[in-house]
Amino acid sequence: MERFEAEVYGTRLVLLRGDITVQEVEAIVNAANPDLTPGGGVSGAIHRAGGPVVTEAAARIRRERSRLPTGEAVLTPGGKLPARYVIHTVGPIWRGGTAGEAELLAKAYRSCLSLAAEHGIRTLAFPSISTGAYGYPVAQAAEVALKAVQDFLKENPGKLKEVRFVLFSSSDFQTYRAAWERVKAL
Ligand code: AR6
Repeated sequence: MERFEAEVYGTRLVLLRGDITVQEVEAIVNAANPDLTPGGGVSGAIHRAGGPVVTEAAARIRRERSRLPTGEAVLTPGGKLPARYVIHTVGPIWRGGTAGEAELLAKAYRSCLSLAAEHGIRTLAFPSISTGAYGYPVAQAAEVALKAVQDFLKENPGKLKEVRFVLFSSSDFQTYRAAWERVKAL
């Protein structure tokens, strides 16, 4: 079965293969672009499933402030999604690994977790940020992602009930599963 669970500092960590747009959690995370336009990939899917409420709220934020810097996060309603909120973050574009990509990717995960906690959100689902159009190698991204979550949960025990990673392919699920074995031993 393509689902895995672990208990991490009082929070349930779940890895599963699936579609993030159908997850019944309080908030799902979008791998957005700095203009917060729908785009393709998981972002296109989230805007389509959430409908105009999501796209218009994102456009309003874009008009009211400048482009969203890499690593930062903002919150919109979830529109027609089962999730009440969407947290939009921008991951780094992979440039070979020496342009601060790992730190920026960790920052994107941290920003989402902090924003969720600030809004009293207790269940949160992430996609694999940056590993599609932005080209971040999945095994490396998985380790950064899981380490960022582990660090946050260690510093904020009990703040969140569940953090879920929703991986779109079987191979990505296996990669995250293997990465967790390395990260939990750190
Ligand atoms: N559920 C879960 N994961 C999905 C879904 C889905 N429904 N659809 C795709 N994925 P990407 P990025 C996976 O490219 O690399 C957009 O155009 C996908 O298989 O969506 O951060 C934005 O506008 C991959 O594993 O995000 C930006 O311009 C992962 O989601 C740019 O792409 C991320 O792939 C962001 O690129």
